[in-house]
Amino acid sequence: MNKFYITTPIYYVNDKPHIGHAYTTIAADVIARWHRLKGEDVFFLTGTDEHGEKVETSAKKAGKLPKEFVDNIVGAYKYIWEKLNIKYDYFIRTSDSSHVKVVSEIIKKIAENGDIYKGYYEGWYCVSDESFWTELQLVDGKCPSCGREVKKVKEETYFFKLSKYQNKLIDFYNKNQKFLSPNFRSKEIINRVNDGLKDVSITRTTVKWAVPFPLDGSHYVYVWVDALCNYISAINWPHGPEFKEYWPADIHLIGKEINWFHSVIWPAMLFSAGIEPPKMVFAHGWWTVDGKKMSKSLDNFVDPILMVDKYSTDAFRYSLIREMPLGDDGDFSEKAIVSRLNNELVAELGNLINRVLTMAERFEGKIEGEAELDQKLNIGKIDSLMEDVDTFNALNEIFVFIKATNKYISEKEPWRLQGRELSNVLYNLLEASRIISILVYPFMPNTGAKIANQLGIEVGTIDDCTFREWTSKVKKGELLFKKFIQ
Ligand code: ME8
Repeated sequence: MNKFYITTPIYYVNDKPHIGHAYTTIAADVIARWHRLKGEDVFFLTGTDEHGEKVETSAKKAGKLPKEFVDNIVGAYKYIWEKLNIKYDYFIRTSDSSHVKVVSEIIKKIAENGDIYKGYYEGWYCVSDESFWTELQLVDGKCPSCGREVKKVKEETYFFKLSKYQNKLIDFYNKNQKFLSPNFRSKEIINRVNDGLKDVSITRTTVKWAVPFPLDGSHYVYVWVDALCNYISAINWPHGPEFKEYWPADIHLIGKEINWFHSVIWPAMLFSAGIEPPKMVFAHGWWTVDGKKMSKSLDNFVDPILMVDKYSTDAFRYSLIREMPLGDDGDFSEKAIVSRLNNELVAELGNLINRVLTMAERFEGKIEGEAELDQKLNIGKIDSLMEDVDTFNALNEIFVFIKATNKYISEKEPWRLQGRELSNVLYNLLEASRIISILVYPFMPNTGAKIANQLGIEVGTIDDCTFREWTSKVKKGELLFKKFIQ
């Protein structure tokens, strides 16, 4: 059986999750569910990044101890993932003692390999991104990634010899063309690595809400080094059966702003520790809201819970995936959700299933026929798009089939037909609906299950997406979607 290991970033617990976090996790859930429907042994990991200055500061502001503060926000994450129907296999928290132990062991391995040395760091630090910057990298004196204030850091530190891995990384990218995904984002990373790599500071002395540095009691591990290790601590590196089964990860799905950590620092750490790198880092694009970047000052973070309560889990999941290709940037607006809900989910999918069930329920007799609509279904194309992590085009292709099925009804005009002719059309429509229940399931699990239920069957697998005999008895239930009226 093929295994499939997919991860999301582990999110900072300084604040509540917003649509950006929801997007990555929904996309990973869609991909994981697709692979499960292919019968693969899937491991889907998400979790929380709990250490570091940002969380330490937020806890202080809230007047709480860091552990008490993070426990509270982790609850908000788990609650949202349940609301969004996210079926993860494991939730990692970097404050877990098993994770802390792995971070320590990895650092010892890297040190044994001669890749850690003591030095002095002087430069700038962005607390929001938990990242170090040189004077030259700053833009108007601010963080080049998020645009926020940076602060001067001058401290003794331990460095990781990232510079040593320049050639090895380039060689690795050349041999593994899918590692840097999507392809159009790979140039930027390759150019920066070719320009030369600086060793990176991996400890802090001033931040104490962190993993203790195993080589020196007055130092603490830099939060990014701690966080990246989650992908292997969660599967019990080095001796756990899960590590042997699932590593290397098939996809680390992340947002583009943390690509450098995942595509450069992480594989270099793994090279140093003698561990195989993941197969793919897929850096997706960024959402703005009504044309603006989400920020505290604009107070325009969109709460996924509000969206789900207003439009339903499936309409929200669907709209996010349907709005833009996974690699691109996009703009979020409620108007777009309403329009997709009313014009696509209600008018195309909901209407189709409702019409088919109404006709099939009234039909007396055996529903037999010859496959005709199978011509309109390109399951090979949909699967290969999903294998390429192209959830956007895969969903479009599924809707091509849904539209073709609606068109088949208007062309055949089954209400004018009788006997064998009517049975034939109904057979095609029922088989198409059964296959649609499977295809939409990874994107909209509630809807896929509802369609199957009304058809009197269980949601099938990808292997079941071919036209066969129709044997079930349908029973129309409630409408799949309700029109949203403002
Ligand atoms: O960076 N559009 O955590 P984080 C799309 N703890 N996706 C967005 C987004 C937006 N506007 N905003 C956030 C961290 N995201 C680290 C990760 S991993 C070892 C450590 C999503 O809470 C996107 O996936 O800041 C992005 O990479 C992630 O949230 C950042 O979450």
